[in-house]
Amino acid sequence: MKKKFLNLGVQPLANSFLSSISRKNLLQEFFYNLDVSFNTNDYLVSISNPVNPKLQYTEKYAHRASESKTMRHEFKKIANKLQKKYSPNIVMEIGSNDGVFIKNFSKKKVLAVEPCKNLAKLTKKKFKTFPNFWNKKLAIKIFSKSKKADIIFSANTISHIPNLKETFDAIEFSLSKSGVLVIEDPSIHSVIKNNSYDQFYDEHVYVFSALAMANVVKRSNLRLFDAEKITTHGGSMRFYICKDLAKYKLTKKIKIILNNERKAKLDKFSTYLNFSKRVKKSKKDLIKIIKRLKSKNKKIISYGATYKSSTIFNYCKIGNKFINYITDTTLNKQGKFTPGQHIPIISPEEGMTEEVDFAFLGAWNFKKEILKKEKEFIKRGGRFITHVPSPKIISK
Ligand code: JHZ
Repeated sequence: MKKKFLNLGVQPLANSFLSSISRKNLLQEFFYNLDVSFNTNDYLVSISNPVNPKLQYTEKYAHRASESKTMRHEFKKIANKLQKKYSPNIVMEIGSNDGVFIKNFSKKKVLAVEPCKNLAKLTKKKFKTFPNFWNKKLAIKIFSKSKKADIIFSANTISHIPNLKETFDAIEFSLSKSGVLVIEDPSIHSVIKNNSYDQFYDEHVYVFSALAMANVVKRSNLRLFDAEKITTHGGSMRFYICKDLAKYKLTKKIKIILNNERKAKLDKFSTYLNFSKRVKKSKKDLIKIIKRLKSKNKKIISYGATYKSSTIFNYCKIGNKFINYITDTTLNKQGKFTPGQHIPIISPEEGMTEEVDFAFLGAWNFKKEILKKEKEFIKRGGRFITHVPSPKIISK
């Protein structure tokens, strides 16, 4: 049974950056009620009313996975690891974005699936890209009895697809007998620990635990046999899934992870209710810090026009009155306005000026990379604000 535990208010689509704040654009903005639920049967955490994917993954999709050095490095590392460990003949990626992962394999081996037409167009020049949503129809078009994938990889995408049953059925059909499915997605264990409620937005239909993942893939005759915690995106999990447990035995690591999740009570509704109380407090405390700094005439900006920060700013109703602008390195976000709160986005070169006193870490998941990059800002007294694990000004 699905039980609601969190309401993050009325939210826009996190990707719907506005080119201008004209009356027409404002009238067309799409809003929905962001509720989050826990399923007491399979332990799956999901947003209660997923939005139609056709509204989300359009030719205007803004996120470029290769914008951060951290992600370029991490994707190269895992691609090399998978190549070495499994020597695959065919590697398919579901949700290949700008190709940051799959470009690390030989061009002849790879198949990319990317429904955002602007992104698919970008990678089509480099390797075979299907500009489609992943589903059974596409799987049948690509694969046959004699043609199967040895590795199917999907980072920050499976959590975005409402119909998990069809998704995994199509994967089961496409995977070779000894093939491995590797999935990376933010982990609910990290969300609970970090109070990072901003991992919930329209695209994150699910935030998985290993407990939930094991239950969900089983319905499509797949088995979760290994997993590892990874630091990307503020705490994610890399899941290893196969068809045949005779070939891949359950690892010690997966047994420990499942055990730790049970100890952390990720299978209990009460855990999520307590989390939702902490989220309410986090909202209050963040607003308090921002208002206090503003009353002292401090100039506050935000760093990284993330989808996550769309949830924060709209839930806390922090708009242009408090945050002068947001800096972001992504060219197609610059010159636009954030969904819902309409905060202008500019380049870091233009925005990281002497007058900035505080920068809210919208991209807190890249804190290390950003703090290293912005040494000058810190040296002259500039400070970052974060909301994880609780709202505070980072001293250095
Ligand atoms: P980042 C997106 O979420 C959307 P977002 C998506 N739904 C998802 O699941 C995750 O990614 C994986 C900028 N930046 O990766 C670049 C700087 O400006 O945290 C990006 O716009 N300067 C697919 O948006 C943003 O911040 C920097 O130095 O929450 C980071 O976005 C760095 C490091 C980043 O994902």
